[in-house]
Amino acid sequence: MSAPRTAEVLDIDGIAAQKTAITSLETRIVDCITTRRHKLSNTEITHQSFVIVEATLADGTTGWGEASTLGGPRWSEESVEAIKANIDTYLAPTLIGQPAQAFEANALRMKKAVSRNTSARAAIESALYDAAGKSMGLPATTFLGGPVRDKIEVLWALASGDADQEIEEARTKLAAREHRRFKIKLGFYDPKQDMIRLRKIMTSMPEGTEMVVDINQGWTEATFIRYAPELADMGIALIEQPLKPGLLDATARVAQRSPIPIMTDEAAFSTQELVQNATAATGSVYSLKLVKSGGLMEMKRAAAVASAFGMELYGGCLLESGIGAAAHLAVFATLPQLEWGCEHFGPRILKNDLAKSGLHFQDFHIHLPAGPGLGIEIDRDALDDATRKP
Ligand code: MUC
Ligand code: MG
Repeated sequence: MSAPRTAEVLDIDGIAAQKTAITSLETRIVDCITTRRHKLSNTEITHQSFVIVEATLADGTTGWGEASTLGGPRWSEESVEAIKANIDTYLAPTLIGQPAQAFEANALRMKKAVSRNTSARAAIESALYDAAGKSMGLPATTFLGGPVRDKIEVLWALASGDADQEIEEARTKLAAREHRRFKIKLGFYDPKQDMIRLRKIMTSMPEGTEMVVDINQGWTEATFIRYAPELADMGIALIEQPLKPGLLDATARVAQRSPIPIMTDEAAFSTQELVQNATAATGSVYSLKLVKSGGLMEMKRAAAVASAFGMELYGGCLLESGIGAAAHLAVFATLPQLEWGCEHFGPRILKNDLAKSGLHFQDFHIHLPAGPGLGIEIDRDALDDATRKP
């Protein structure tokens, strides 16, 4: 089937399609304060900015989606201002009148209207899965093949840059039985200083604590060669995105000599980039994120591609609120493999999450929300408070 033309409404199943016709896609920019400063090699934040999409269907059902950014157009090229403008001007008009559950056709329409804009497209798609599910009384996972797990081990990211604070934070998480695996951000200090910080943390953690390091492109091949043995000596489990995206040969050399598996993050947004990385053998684990894949279905396809290349899977995040986390979990719950669990700690790093019920963290796991759509209830007060005023 070729992609439907913009003006024609897809008649997929008569009455049901009329009830779920998209009548509006409203957007707002929100700025949510974080509980502490979060530092990466190339940016740092004290608040998280999202674009929230509210989809309304002909039967009155509403659904929610979220586009996450980190430090403006830094982690990825989309800013909240651009996301909102591109949804309002180019994406929403192509979808009005279409059935929300025409997921594949709607994704094609969006791809035709914009190039890349992955966060924007993913936010709309999340809202449509939520709305269609609520309208039909089905969880979003049903549209994705149904769940094979209802909880996922969830790690916590340490990223204040102050070892004593990070040790204290990790201990609090362990004591609350919320997180027992951690990720630490490296690359914003001199590597020598980072090694001192990391060793201090590792020696304060219980024996066998699993630690991922995320370098966010901050190292060169030479720095990696020099410091990887120290990381191995400290028992680091996984090294995320050590070099800049595009350095396929250098990253492949690093991966080949590394005693610790390498995880591909920013280097592979599209499935094509994933294939290029997998073919070049730049890493053996792939971090799945809606901001990279541009939609729920596409992220599930990325998982299949990575698995086909023999890569293991990690449920990545971009510090989403409960809205974005629930959309990720809907996909993660349906994956045949998810070897490394997930990192959806975002709802807990926001002072006020945007979802007031649905997600819960217990015994080191995040639990798949139950109920139709994404299974969460929006905290409208928190949403209104965080909405950016013109
Ligand atoms: C990233 O690069 O993984 C996700 C968790 C975190 O601490 O930073 C983000 C982005
Ligand atoms: Mg990363």
